Amino acid sequence: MRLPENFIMGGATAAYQCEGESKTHGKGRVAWDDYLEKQGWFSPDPASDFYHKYPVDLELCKQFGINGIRISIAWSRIFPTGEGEINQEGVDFYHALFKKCKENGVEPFITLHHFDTPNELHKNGDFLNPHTIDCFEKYAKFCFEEYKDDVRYWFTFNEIWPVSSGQYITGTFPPGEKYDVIKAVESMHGMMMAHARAVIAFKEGGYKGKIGIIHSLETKYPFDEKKPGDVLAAEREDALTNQFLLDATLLGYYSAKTIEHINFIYNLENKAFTPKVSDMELLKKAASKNDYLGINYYQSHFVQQYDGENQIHHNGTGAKGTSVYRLKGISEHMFKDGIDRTDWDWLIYPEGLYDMIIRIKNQYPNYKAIYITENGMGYKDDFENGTVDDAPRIDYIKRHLQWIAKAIDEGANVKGYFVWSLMDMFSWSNGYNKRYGLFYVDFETQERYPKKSAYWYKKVSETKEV
Ligand code: BGP
Repeated sequence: MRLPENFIMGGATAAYQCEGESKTHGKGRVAWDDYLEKQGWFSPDPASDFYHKYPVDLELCKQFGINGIRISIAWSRIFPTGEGEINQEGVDFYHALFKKCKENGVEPFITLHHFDTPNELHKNGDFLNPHTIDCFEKYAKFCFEEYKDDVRYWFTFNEIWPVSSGQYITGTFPPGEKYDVIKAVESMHGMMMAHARAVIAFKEGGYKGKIGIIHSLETKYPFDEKKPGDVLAAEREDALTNQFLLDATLLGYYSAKTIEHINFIYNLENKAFTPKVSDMELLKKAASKNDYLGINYYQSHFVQQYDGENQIHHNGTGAKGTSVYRLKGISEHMFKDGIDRTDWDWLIYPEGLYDMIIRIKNQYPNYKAIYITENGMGYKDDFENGTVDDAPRIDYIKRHLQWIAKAIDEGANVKGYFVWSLMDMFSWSNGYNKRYGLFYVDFETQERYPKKSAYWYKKVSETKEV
């Protein structure tokens, strides 16, 4: 199969996972600093030392046909407390980084928020607090103006559902609360407000670039299609994790079906979802202004009806078969015969990405364009003779690219792909031994080594054949 000639073949990174220097050079603290210190398992420093090594990484991009890079700006490097005084060293760092991208012919795609709300704002309720939304808008406006000559492609947020659910349902993100689905919904709505305000500011500011948002979209299938309970569970989980955000982003309102499922969840606590009229006006105004949608896709889920007590076990160590995900009144995640999964129990199901792209094309025909902003395979790499023979990762990426090519053939406007990750970095809730990179990082020496997948990716980038 072939990908279009002008298709972006990119690599993805995130500031906190790769920069290092997480509490130096004037950078303010983020919630993860306290969380990881308390946990004591691994440190965000020096990570992949991208703060110093970015010239090497961008040179590797050039050598390996990687013509786009996802980079996030660390909000607290610019505004150490999230608002007010600016840290000029942080501002200058990103200017230098973007300049290096240009020198190497690598297009930067910039995310404003990749899981790292400044601690001062996080402590006061994060995106449940309207003040954080005000601060995010100011931070976004600052970046649009400051980097207007360096950046053409912007994303407001990376993965609103995983942030909210990690914070308030699975407890794997700070503040580590569990099973509060309503709080997660309110937090998602808060972030969608912040997104809407930033998009409107960008367009009203007349900036020449483009802007959108990245959602993690995992297709939900009934475990047993013949069981109405499983069909409903899949629909309900989809409404909560996918459709809520797609509606808010692309329709500018929550559809009747979405509201029905969300209110079912609220009703379990004798509550109702009641967004403010002014919020809904804002969403409506922003919806037509998105230039594209970013999709992060790693896996899909097969779900069955579940009415028992909440029970979640996060497999963060790669002990295959230990994951448990059961949410009362919503669903239970099931493994399925014949569908392989990674050591972290992530189901390998590339068709799910195709189904999601086609669903968006049909259900939200105003989507304009799609970038696959993350996709890749977490793997316990064996480093031997200066490289890693990561055949399973090549197979994973190849199959996903083939399904993307099929969606494009059927008329979906997918313009690029960013492998997660460009080089190895740590994983938020799984530490350093879950590696994803095209380039192996020796975290002791900070040397980079191309894996077999990097050579394969280069060939795809050159030939567009998958
Ligand atoms: C996405 C995040 C990335 C990255 C990736 C892999 O949710 O946007 O930052 O971490 O997932 O996930 P994990 O690190 O949990 O394996």
